[in-house]
Amino acid sequence: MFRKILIANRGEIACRIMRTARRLNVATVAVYSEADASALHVEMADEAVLLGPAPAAQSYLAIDKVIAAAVATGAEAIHPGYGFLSENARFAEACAKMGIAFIGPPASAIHAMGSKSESKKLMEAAGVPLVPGYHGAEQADSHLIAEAMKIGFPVLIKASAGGGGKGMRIVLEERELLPAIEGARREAKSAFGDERLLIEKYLERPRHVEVQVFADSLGEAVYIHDRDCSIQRRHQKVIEEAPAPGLSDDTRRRMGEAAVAAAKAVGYVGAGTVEFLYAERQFYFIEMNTRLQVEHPVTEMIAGIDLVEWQLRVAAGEPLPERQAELQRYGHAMEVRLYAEDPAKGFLPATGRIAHLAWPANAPQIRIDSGVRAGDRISTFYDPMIAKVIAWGEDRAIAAQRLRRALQETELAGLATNAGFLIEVLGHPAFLKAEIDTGFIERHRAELFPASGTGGEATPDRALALAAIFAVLKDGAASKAKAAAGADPHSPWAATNGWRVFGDGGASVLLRDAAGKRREARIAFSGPRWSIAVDDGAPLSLTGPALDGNALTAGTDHGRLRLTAIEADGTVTLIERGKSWRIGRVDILAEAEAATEGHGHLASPMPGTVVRVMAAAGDAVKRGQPLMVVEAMKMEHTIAAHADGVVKAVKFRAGDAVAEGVELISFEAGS
Ligand code: MV4
Repeated sequence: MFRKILIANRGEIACRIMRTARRLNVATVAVYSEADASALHVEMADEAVLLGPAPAAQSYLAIDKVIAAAVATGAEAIHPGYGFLSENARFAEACAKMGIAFIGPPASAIHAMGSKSESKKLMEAAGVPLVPGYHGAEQADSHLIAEAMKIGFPVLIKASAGGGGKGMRIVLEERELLPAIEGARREAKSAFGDERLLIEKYLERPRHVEVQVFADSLGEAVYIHDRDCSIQRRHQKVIEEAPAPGLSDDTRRRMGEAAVAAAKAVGYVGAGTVEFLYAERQFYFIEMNTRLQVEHPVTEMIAGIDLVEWQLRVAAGEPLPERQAELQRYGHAMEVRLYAEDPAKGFLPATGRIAHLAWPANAPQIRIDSGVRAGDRISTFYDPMIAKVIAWGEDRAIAAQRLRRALQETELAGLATNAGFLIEVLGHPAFLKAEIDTGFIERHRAELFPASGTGGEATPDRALALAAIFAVLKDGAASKAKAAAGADPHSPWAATNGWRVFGDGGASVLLRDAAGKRREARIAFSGPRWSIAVDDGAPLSLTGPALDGNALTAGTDHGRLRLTAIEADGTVTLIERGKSWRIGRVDILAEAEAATEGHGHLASPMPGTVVRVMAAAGDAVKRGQPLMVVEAMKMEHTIAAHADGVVKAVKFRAGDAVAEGVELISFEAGS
């Protein structure tokens, strides 16, 4: 076993590899970019080497820098994780040249599997089933057309050097063939610099089923069950599970044996994944991935093994820890990838700072592989993955239910995530009946995505009402805390302008909903009973609302509600059973400033009665300083200075009635 290894990766996979290394008493070296200086994987490692600036090309992809770090720290082996250099044959060769073990397959195997047509030739020779089609060297239009006619429509045209679905074209009838071939060739040339094409029978609604294989350097190879990754969005896997549901034992065995044959055909060593399309009870090889995949934990959880331990042992020359006959399979495992991306904005990466992150406490059979903590920023330099959440269950339904519940109980605030979308998929009846294939998300788009055109779901009035309660309770606490100084006087959530809470009475809180619209919540309370109406909507009745840290609780007509409320950067995030809403607070000061920019008058926000005057002509006042209080319907509005300045005249006294918009105080900003 190695004494020290370098992990040439970051985020969750780097942390995950380090956990296994630590368990095996193998010392670890992290490498990192300037953007990752305070990242978890750097903290976890025994040593860390700065590679360079944030862009991957100057850090995690810089072969010479990574090798130099290994040499400088005396690392005997490098684990590339997935992505970055993990399938770079040149990197594997560079390691070998320096006498550093590359924890992965030989460079020749990486090379062979990098080309679709070459890998298909190898598979054909190994007797692995391929989709009926043509992947030969003769590329003349007339030949490709003749081959397509032989296959029979519909056919799929693919770029030989392509991957991930780029440049694929479906052709339904002969007259479309030539233009499709010409278009695909142009696209392949510009995208991959290689215009060679292959043509296959188009499989309708195939499933994506893959087999985990493992080969040692002594000629042994095993398959370690199968996985289904059909739930994909734009060729990004969304849900991965093991075993693939609904396959016969005979099919599993034949797929496994085909995968092992594929591995042996290329002289494979280490962890690999052979991907198949599965349609009409037939499986067809599509490609082999020469790395440990993102979704490997679902295989680990049903086999009860640690695939990274297997990788370290096999790379150190040891035989496979288990033979085929010894491999067990228990229950079902399911994984989702929690991403900082906003489903309401076409899943654009939602970069930002993680203001709050709390994983579910005592959730049974849940594994969280994460590389970030609260306070970390998710940057655009790298994949915006927050964590993988994996559940094991005695059967598929239990695994899905545990996974869904774990997501519902995960608290994350500060940036948008795909959690809500994942929870929808995991609860979808077709998914739970395993009616899955690569077209699932497209087919169920209407139920899975928020109402289109509204920029996401409208913020429910109930959420706005609860945000108002949070504001009042938080401000109440804040105004006490402010007395103890230290509170941020300028956070709109710390401002006590815009409302006043007192005995029996009420408050009005101005909020911004998900669409950025200004909404007013009017709170009236008498003793423990509170009633909140948003604009002129139906009131929400609560009893004894309380805020304890991030936990907002209250009695309702039919029980108690409990949700997490986190305030960050002027936005409160409410999380209740996996659904979350981000609600802004109207910063009255900023609005007043904008509204009265340059004008010196402070107007009454509503008709009411002046109940308190705290300033006089000639007073020099600070931005935010309360000057007057107007009360209406038992609710008070504090009129505060919107900037530093001097009070020129106070136009009303306590007891005076005032109309909405009337000038209460004339004021000269700046001083
Ligand atoms: C196919 C196919 C249907 N028929 N080949 C997409 C990218 C690459 N992994 C292979 N892909 C496909 N090849 C034939 N002959 C449908 C797909 C496909 C797909 C495959 C696996 C997972 C997700 C997919 C999403 C769309 C299309």
